[in-house]
Amino acid sequence: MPDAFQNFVNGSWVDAEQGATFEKVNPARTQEMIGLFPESGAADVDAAARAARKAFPAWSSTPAPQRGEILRRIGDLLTERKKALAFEETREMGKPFAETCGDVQEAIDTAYYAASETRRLFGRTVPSELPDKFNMSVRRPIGVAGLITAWNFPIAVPTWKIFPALACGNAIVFKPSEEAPHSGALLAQLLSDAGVPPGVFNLVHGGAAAGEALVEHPDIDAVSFTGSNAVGSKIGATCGRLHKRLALEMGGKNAQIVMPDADLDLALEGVLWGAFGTTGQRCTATSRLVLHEAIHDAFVERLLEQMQTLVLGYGNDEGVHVGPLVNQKALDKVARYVEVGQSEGATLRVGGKRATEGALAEGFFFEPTLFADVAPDMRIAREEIFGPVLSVLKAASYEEAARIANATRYGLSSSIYTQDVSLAYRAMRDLEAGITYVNGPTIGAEAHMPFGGIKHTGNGHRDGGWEVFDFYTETKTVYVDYSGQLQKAQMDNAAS
Ligand code: UN1
Repeated sequence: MPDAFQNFVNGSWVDAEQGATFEKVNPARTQEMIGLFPESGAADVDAAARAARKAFPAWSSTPAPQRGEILRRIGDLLTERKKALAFEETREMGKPFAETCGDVQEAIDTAYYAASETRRLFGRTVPSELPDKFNMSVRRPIGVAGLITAWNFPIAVPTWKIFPALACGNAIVFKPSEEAPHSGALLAQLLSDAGVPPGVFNLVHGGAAAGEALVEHPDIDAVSFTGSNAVGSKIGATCGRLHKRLALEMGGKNAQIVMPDADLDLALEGVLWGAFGTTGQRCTATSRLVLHEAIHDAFVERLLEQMQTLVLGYGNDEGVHVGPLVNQKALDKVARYVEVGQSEGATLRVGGKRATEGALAEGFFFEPTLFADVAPDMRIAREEIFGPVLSVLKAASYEEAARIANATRYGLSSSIYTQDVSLAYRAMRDLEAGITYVNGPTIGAEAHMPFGGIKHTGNGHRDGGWEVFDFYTETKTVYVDYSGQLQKAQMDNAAS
């Protein structure tokens, strides 16, 4: 019998009302089942949202530094359980063990950062225009946050949202991706073990039905979502209608530019990691390489050579660089984009098909793939593939390279390799993205820096860093008049 998992509501593990389940398998060994998880519906979301609403008053009135103590314990437990969590994460979503250790590390860093922020959560004091009057702004928690995340960073990305939300005094209903439910369950247990009170954090498994019920629920005051553009747009429409605060983070089509003066060894190492790390399944993955024409041909040859050294396999085995895609749907999508690229006239230089030698046949493996002669208007240069497929474009100048990099509706991450300080500063200004790396690949954001994108990648909010604490709080403006008389504000007293 496979393990059967439950939802975590009001401090207890509970079955979904309807009893429906979905199964999750190891994408590297599809015969290996991770477990059965509840396919939750509106009733389950309702129970979780009500529990959160009930827990909110006590949690929000707990002094913030005391909430910080719990966050610090969460950081300690994550540190203790790092390897065990990473092993299970790799089993469930496929990326190599070293990367899942990194994923947990990002959560650890986020926990300690959020813990320390509970001793700040600054408001402002501001002079009044009237005598004997004191003006200030303070932060108030919003209420209950509904958090919906993707599977590719199944510990780190949820915690980018959960920890700041908790630090600010909010209660939470979290729906992990159907492709990473086990990581979500382990995280819920860990939060409970660290002392998060019952009802403050609730976990509801499931797919679109659970997600929609969560976004619609009247007890959910704010929603933060990381995932696809299509789903983000739907959530945006609902939150607009219901006046809910919403943070969206939805994908990218990130470009690395390499100029002729760059350290080319560094640029090569960078693109190999940026494009094929996490099997290209990061929203920050490098999916376009824009090469200056002076170095184009030689760089492509060296890249093709380096790609041969990438070892595909089960991420919990030693020496594996590239894990599987997450499921059959992803495999089909990537294969379809390879056909699209070929029919558009790009040159398939290597890869382009499912990898099936030996044990790879048991998983959703796809060969690292490189397209050359890609034109900026081709679909493989514009649309997010979310797989190990790199499109190479050629530019005659910095200006053309920047134009190509910007020719997409996404705007998450970007990179330029150059030793020319002036060009580096121009790129920092010109590249239309929430993140720009100079002499680094498009992946690898640090937990204490704002993370998010412009254009169709996001809606103006950021995960991570100091800005996320604005998302999880409302500003309350406070005036204290200690003059003992009615003092009219200047605007109400302006006849003279
Ligand atoms: C994502 O793919 O949703 O910067 C996040 C990076 C990671 C985060 C990726 N730290 O590549």
